[in-house]
Amino acid sequence: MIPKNHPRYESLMTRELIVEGVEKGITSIHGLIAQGRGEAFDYLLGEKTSKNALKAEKVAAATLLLAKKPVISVNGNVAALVPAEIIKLSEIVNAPLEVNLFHRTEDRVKKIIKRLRSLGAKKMFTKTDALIPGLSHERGKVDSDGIFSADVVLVPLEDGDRCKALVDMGKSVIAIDLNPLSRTAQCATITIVDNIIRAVPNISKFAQELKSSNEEALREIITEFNNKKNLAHAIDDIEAHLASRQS
Ligand code: PTJ
Repeated sequence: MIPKNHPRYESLMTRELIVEGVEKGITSIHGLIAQGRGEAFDYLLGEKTSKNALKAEKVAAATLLLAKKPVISVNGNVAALVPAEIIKLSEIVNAPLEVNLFHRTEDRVKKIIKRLRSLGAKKMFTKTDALIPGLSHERGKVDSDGIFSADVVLVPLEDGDRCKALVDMGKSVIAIDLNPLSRTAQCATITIVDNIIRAVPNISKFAQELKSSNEEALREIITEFNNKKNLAHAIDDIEAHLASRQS
């Protein structure tokens, strides 16, 4: 039991969620490594949402609201860390969820779908009747009505290959990745360099605020955004945080 007054309470609780996810058969054992890597980058970023991340979160909300067929991809880490929050976002922006795993097993897919449904997820794509071109059979399995035909896909904690394959299909890919140097971060259309724990509720908040905006106003938010610049700012944020710790 982690005491609430522990100085690293939130970070340790997040770790507990991932461990619990592995124990329940929802999260891949590799998810522990991914979380550790994410934690290291979060530490370097000061464990807070930067101004630049907030900007990307707002652009992500506008992109999801403008999309004709948005889909949110859920993996084992997402299902462990933010299941209720991702369902809420899915409802606000009308983007059904689709379980799409890197280390795919049918058992884990079923368990994640069951968990999401038990928490109230209604709109989900659950077929696997299509393949993302350029990926191995297991990793490329998707729903023809879901990720395969989506125009915008939100892929939190994705691997670089799949992100690239989705971009190559002509989709707008929104990635959430604490590592601004990862292949996913570099290839996505919009990269949110923030912890998924903070990012998903922030996107939902922006989506609520922007829901009544007209198409032109939403387009303006998107056109002003430059992902390469935003990634460069994320690296500046790490440098600035490290410099502040030296003085
Ligand atoms: O459930 P599966 O089988 O689909 O597997 C999911 C993981 C995440 C294990 C798989 O996709 C994987 O191995 O991912 P990688 O290649 O380790 O990449 C994960 C990326 O997410 C890394 O760049 C991490 O820095 C980042 N990351 C980890 N935890 C968080 C995070 N980004 C945001 N928030 C986090 N909590």
